[in-house]
Formats: sequence, C-alpha cells, structure tokens
Amino acid sequence: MYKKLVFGMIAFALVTVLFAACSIKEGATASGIEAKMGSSNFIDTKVTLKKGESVTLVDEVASLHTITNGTWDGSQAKPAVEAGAPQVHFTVSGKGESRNVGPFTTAGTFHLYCTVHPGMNLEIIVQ
Ligand SMILES: [Cu+2]
Repeated sequence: MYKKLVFGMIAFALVTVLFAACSIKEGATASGIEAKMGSSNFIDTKVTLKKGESVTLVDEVASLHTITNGTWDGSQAKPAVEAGAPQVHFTVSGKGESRNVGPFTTAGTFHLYCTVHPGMNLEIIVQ
C-alpha cells in the first residue's frame, strides 16, 4: 500500500519534470518570426533567423497549402532537402492556421515551397 503511494508520487514527479522540460525547450527556440501565406503565395518571401531559431508559417486566408522542402524554378517543382535543414512536410487550410518550422541549427540559405501553387517559394536565411 505504502509502496504504491511512493511509486505514484515518483511517477507524478517524473511527468511534471517532463512537461516542464518540454515547455522550456519550446520557449528557447521560438523566435516570434512569422512568414505569412496568402491565397496562392507567400506574403513574406524571405525571412532571416539566428541559428537555433524557428519560423512560424501562418495561413492568412482559408487557402490550402502543402509546404515541403524545395523550390519552384519557374513552373518546375524542385523538391530538395538542403543539408542542415529540418524536414518539412505539412498541409494547412484554415484561416489563421499555423505551423512551427525548425529549429534551424545550421547557418545557410534554405528553401521551402508549396506543392499546390507554382511559384510559391519561401527563402529562409540562417545566420
Ligand atoms: Cu500554397
């Protein structure tokens, strides 16, 4: 009976520590930098981050975007995950819907694009 109580308390303490650790990590990587998406384009086509920061991609209108690593070269989609880039693949469709992308831990220039809209490119510069 007593042992069960002690075990329960240890388990509770562990869970609390884990939650606390997660929230600290999120706070450290959030830069507050946003890249807004319009109906068929990036409103912000270029963002600059410091190493270790993330960028929040925000759908400003109710438009479906599928964002992944790569770029549009004219009307040709060129998927590519650059060395040091986080793997990105998600779909948003609701107004105000957002996704955190990162952290970017390597300095360089990285590209994301929307597979739905030709020419919808985002350049991310990490310093
Ligand atoms: Cu799109």
